[in-house]
Amino acid sequence: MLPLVILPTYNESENIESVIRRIRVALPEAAVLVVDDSSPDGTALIAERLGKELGQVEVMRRPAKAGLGSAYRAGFAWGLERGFEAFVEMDCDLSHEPEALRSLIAPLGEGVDLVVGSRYMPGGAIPNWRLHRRLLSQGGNIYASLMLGLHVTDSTSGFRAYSADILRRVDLGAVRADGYGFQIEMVHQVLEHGGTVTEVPIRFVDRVEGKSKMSGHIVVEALALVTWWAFLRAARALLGVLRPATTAAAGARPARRTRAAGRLSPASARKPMESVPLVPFATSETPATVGTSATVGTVDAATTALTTGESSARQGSARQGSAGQEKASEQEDEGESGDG
Ligand SMILES: Nc1nc2c(ncn2[C@@H]2O[C@H](COP(=O)(O)OP(=O)(O)O)[C@@H](O)[C@H]2O)c(=O)[nH]1
Ligand SMILES: [Mg+2]
Repeated sequence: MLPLVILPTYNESENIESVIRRIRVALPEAAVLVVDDSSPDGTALIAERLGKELGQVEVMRRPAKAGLGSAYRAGFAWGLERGFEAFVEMDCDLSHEPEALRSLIAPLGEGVDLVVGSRYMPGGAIPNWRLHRRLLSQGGNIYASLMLGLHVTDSTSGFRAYSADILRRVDLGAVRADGYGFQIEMVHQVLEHGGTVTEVPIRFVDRVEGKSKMSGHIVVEALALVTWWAFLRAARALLGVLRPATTAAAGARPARRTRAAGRLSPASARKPMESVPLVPFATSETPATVGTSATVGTVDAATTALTTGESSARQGSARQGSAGQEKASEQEDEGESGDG
């Protein structure tokens, strides 16, 4: 599995060096993509210097601050074009501990499409949050989970890993939310597209250096969007009930492909990185330039073997999307403890 760790950055000059160095130790086979929105504090320059020193660190420079969701969408598109197989979302403020990366991505090797690092499942922790902040975050999570039927304990968590397969199936161009709303929307979309979701416990450490960029507006946006999506979901369900059987059958989503036919093919069947043509980055959202120094470009395919041994014991629940009937029976015996 060829992993790409995406780090969105805005003014993280005090954290970025430590984050990247710790990623390289914790998951040496991973490439790193820094998506920087022209941080005035020179974050991108530090990342480029590290790229020259360490290799496999790419910097996408975007012209203006455009939000977390937009940065991840651009990062996903970049990585998909280059054949990466696992995509990690991670804050660049050391709230997400790089040492947890291996256990975070391990379930992808077992066929899971989205692994959410959860602060709220047994084993998860937020050592230094005050009660009111925890209540706000956990309350928002419970609301989103109930309204959208997500069955995850921490849908707003920004420390998570996706399979390339599910990112290709989700219409990323239609994902519009930012901040916490983006994280919830992605869980919702993965399930809507028949993907499986699991959670692993993480420790979330509040940032020590730099300032949070999240605002009250982003919290309100998330709540409003969750309510709207829940309304759409209910309306769709109602229309499904009212629709005549023939129309319903014609409009039905295709069933999810089986494990055997899908992403769990042997490593030898995968396209090697060298054969993936390098194309200049471009998205419909924001023009951006990608580092031209001797940074990533290609990733050595020989370094991509991934050890997945330590995942199973820590794995939470594997949840099934609406189109995933085939996979459901395969996973019945894998346990469901994600609600806790
Ligand atoms: N590229 C980019 N990164 C952002 C933007 N806003 C926040 N970030 C980064 O997203 C991550 C999470 O943001 P943070 O402010 O720590 O949010 P919090 O953890 O919810 O307080 C950090 O790495 C930020 O530097 C943005 O507009 N553009
Ligand atoms: Mg943070």
